[in-house]
Amino acid sequence: MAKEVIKVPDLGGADQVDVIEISVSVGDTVAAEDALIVVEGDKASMDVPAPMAGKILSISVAVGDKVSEGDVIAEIETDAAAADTPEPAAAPEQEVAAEQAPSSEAESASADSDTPAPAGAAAQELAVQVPDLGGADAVDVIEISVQPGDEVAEGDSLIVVEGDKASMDVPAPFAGTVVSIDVKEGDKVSTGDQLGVLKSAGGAKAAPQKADSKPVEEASGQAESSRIESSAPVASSSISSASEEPPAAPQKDHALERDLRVSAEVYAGPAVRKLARELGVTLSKVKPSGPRNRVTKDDLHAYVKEQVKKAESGSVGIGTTGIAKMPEIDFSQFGPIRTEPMSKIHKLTAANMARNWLNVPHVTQFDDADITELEEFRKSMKAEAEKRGVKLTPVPFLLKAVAAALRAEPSFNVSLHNDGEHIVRKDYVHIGMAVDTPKGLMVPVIRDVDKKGLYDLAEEASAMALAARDGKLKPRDMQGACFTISSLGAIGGKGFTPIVNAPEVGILGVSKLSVQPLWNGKEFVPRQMLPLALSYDHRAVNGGDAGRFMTYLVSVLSDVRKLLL
Ligand code: CAO
Repeated sequence: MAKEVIKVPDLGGADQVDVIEISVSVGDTVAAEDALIVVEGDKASMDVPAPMAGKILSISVAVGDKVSEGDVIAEIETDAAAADTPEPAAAPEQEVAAEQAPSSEAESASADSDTPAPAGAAAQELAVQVPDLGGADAVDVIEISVQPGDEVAEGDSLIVVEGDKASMDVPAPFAGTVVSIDVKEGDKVSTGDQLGVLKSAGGAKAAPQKADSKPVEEASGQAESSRIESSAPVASSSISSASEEPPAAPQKDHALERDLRVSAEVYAGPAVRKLARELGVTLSKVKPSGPRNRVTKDDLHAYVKEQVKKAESGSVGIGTTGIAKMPEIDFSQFGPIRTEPMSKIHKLTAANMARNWLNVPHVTQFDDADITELEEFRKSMKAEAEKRGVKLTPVPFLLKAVAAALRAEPSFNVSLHNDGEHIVRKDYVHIGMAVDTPKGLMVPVIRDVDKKGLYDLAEEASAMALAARDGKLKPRDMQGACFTISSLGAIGGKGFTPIVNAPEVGILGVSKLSVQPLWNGKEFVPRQMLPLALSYDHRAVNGGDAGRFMTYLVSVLSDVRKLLL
């Protein structure tokens, strides 16, 4: 163990910058590069990262302090190996400086490319490339500041990119009209990538005559003459470069304008923006508490906590649906009561049912299958099945028939992709079977039903039902179903509307068979009719598909010889 003092690194000449956020607390363990504090100069804010991993022993600055290069920020306890590293603070200082400041090559390239054209130059469409990012690579595009058709002045922000330690504007290298922006938020870009096309303002002061000039081609490595690097990113004109660039550099003013504009909307440092993206939080919804209405990490955490609390205040399983919570009722006022804890399975089922009921637009289609012949066949095979140690109930026939229907009408063997843009088609047939257990409803899954025989299915179904009732199912036994069968036939009832077990898109509810008079063209004959209810997710399955599925299923159950085909 060794103690190290962490100092403010080279700020590229900036002095007396404000400490606007303390990102760690005493006792925190940090990794190398974790933000310790956030400082802000005239034009931009930047994280000051930990130069090495360790435990924070003390913090010597507070929000509102002004700091300069060399001021002590904190004391850190590192392990011995880290302590041996010579001048541990130097590396991150240089890294920050390198990432913040434009390299000298970038400056010369952008200086070349930025040289204003003589008045009267013709308008020209030029591809704009990501300039030298000072060593940073594959940085995130976090904001598109313009859109096609926009008029921009030289130095206006085109896009904002964000690396590990800073966000920066990429300004227009010359005045003109935006023809296209070829990147989008979330893309990763590196030096030389084309970010868009600008049409130079013909005859305007800032039209770039250097688009096809040698230095730009060389700098970009492109043979095309219509490419041009954007000016160095504006973060390079932030703290570190504020004193390095000519005082009248136009992009500085635009950067300031942009900083002010963005801070009017959301004002937050790179680390906070990164965290917000990781948490999926829209920063503009977070109430800022930092100086100049800055969103801090604490604000983000408070916002997330509040959202979670709101979500949890709904009734069992109900999330962010906006449905009011059920009022609390003291039932003892009506008579004697007992309040018992719900089993874990019961609670999970409640949450899943509520989620599926609220998320899935259900349609339920009904039909009766004439299973007179199926029942005759099943009863004729019962003794033989018993010899083999299996009980041949209608369930294995239902499994087999549903598997055949899923193959014949694959529109049911799908799941909706979470991105809302894709559908996942499955080339396997695993079927879930709802089992009523003393602890609650469980749905074990029988795999590859289409490849198994009736005896195997009967054996597996009863083994699964037994395991469910004995609480012996493993999580994997209940995963991967394409479709579910819920049979209440042994219990009774004429029909019910089952809830789709998402991400599956269909479920078959089976009720108790009964003998019904059926007209055969000459007379009424007694037939054994099995009531079926097919619920489906109407986002994934259309009524036509469901009609075909049900018709096929009924025809197979009515004539099991079809299963042989
Ligand atoms: N109509 C009439 N009788 C039926 C029938 C039907 N649709 N389905 C089964 N039966 C009969 C069986 O043939 C058996 O009779 P025999 O003993 O005379 O042969 C009897 O009912 C009992 O069957 P079972 O329950 O032992 O076996 P199964 O294969 O029919 O069902 C299982 C297995 C696991 C599906 C069932 O036990 C079960 O748990 N069902 C409940 C599912 C449920 O809770 N669904 C609701 C989910 S939403 O809350």
